[in-house]
Amino acid sequence: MITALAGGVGAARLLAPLCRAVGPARVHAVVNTGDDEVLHGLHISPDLDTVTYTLAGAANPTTGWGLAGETWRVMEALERYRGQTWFRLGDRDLATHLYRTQRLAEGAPLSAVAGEIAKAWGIRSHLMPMTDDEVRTRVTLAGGEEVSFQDYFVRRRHSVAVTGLRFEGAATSRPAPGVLEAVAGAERLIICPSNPLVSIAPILAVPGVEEAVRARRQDVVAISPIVAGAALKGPADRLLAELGHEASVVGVARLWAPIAGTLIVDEADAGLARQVEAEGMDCLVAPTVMDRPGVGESLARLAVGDTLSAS
Ligand code: FO1
Repeated sequence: MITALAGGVGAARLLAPLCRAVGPARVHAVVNTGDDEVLHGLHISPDLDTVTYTLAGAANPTTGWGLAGETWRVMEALERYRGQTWFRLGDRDLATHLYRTQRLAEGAPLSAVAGEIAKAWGIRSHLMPMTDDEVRTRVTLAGGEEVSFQDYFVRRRHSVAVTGLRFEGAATSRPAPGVLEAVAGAERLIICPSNPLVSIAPILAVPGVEEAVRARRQDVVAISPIVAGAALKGPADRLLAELGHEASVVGVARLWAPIAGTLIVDEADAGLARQVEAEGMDCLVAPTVMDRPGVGESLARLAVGDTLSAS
């Protein structure tokens, strides 16, 4: 069993080659749901859907989220009413949100629904939300206003300064069924190259998860989402700096050293490997930018290390 802590697009890009490397049935992904949002009365789980669509080979290759070959008739029709169209929901993607919302209204837990959706897409990996409870990432903007994660990320295009983050509901949430078992029973744990503060931190904020990961520290491998001081996608570099961290692999090492034994950094950061090790982590240097064929596979193989030969 290989268990990954996963956000959205960055994680999905690693999970697909990881499944090819070790076999999909061995892969367990604990996915962030702090980004979930209710719009038009529909429960949207962006990170779960991004991972699902990517593993199914159905994700939009340009955006990384949503479906390839999507149409937008519903959004166009909604524009007539000046409805909420800042969060773009494609016609086929909407079916996922309709189905999830109906099943939740029937009383099904989010974890069961995530499993049903993954199965319908032919996915053999085990995708689970971090919790079945409502945990929402809330973002405090410079100026004091607090908004939902998607309001910050999509509506405001993450172009506003942030002074604080909190994970509403986390303190009283419980890990979803299978989460603690997937952490405790994994041969190797991977912290995906997702935003540490808004994609991985909400997972660790669910009571019991961080402790369970820390107990496996020597088997935990993190992959830096920061390369040469910049985020490959999204606002991770700015958020780190705005919230008092260093936007570099050294800053990432400071965040993950208490819970992970190894950090994989990109070749562009080879010169910082010593500093990463000074933070108390082993440092592996490899190509991590998954924009060329084969990089994802070799990165996945490096992350699972000798557990591959055990398969
Ligand atoms: N991201 C955007 O930048 N703009 C969108 O309109 C948008 C719509 C959307 C719809 C469904 C979905 O599952 C994801 C969507 N995302 C969109 C991506 C997503 O909100 C973010 O990438 C994640 O929440 C960050 O991990």
